Amino acid sequence: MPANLPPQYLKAEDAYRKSGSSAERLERLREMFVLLPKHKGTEKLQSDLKQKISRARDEIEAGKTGSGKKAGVSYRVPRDGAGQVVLVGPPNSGKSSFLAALTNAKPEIAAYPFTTRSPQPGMATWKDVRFQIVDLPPASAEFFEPWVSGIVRSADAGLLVVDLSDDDLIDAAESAIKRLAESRTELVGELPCDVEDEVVQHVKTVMIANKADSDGAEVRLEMLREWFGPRFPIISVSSQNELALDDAKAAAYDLLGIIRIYTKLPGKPADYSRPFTVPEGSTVLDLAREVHRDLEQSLKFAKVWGTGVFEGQTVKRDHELHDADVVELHA
Ligand SMILES: Nc1nc2c(ncn2[C@@H]2O[C@H](COP(=O)(O)OP(=O)(O)OP(=O)(O)O)[C@@H](O)[C@H]2O)c(=O)[nH]1
Ligand SMILES: [Mg+2]
Repeated sequence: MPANLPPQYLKAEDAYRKSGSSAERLERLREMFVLLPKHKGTEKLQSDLKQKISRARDEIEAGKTGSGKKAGVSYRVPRDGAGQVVLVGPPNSGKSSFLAALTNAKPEIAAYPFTTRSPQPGMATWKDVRFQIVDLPPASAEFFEPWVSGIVRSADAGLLVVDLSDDDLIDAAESAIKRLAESRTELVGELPCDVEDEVVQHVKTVMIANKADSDGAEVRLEMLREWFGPRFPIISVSSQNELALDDAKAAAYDLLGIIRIYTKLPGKPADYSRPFTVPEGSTVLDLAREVHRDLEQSLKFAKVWGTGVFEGQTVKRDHELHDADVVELHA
């Protein structure tokens, strides 16, 4: 045990030893985690505490269900908007704070690990597109909810949120990546061209280095870039101080690989209030399908204003569209 633990921590530990109910024990463990100095010398203790907090929470939840054992839970998050981006990462890295900073959601945020227990969606807006960000419970060596990988696998993209105030951030990030890989969910900076193993689901991911405002964050960011730079794009942000959040939102949007198309009726101005979104590389026909199912059959041609065409050029159904094109569909 490290000798330099502060007296408040030792007091909380004493109270933990004397506590009776599971709820009280959990309360004391959280207190201990908050009071514990976070550095290399306390890594083992931090890990022990995480494990105990996780177990104490499970115990309380099992008590609630009355089964004496944790009920098997599973979640589905209905998609909303132009795409779904999931937040993954080690406990306490600030995933929920990041969600709260980028979206309308109000998730639970706390200074101890294992706060988030179920998926929490929120809607973000970038350019004029709304897309969904989903906060998830953490992935760590001590703890991982098996259903989390199911949600990550079916998402369009991922943000791996890591903690620039944590000396152990590289191992913590590797553990999160490993936990997902164990359930054949591979976080990657770039999607592979050839997929050899179809069982493995690759999820295109950007690393979000959160808590850029904390002491020593710059040095840790350097280490992080050295270690993960070749594998992931890395964006340093502070959810708390609202630093570089637009860069993060832009990166999340770019991960979706979509383009915006504005439609118009003949003789009328384009509707710039709400674009349709289609995957990059989509054609006029793909857009028509998005606008109305019947149009797939009846579409004859389109007129396009935008990239690679002259104003209002008539194009065929297989014409490839570009971001911010204006399209008039003719059936
Ligand atoms: N200094 C600083 N603290 C932050 C920042 N973002 C979050 N925090 C703090 O970090 C702690 C954990 O934040 P959460 O958002 O609950 O972290 P989480 O990753 O959702 O945690 P789990 O749900 O337990 O996995 C809280 O005390 C936050 O206030 C930040 O940008 N800077
Ligand atoms: Mg959380």
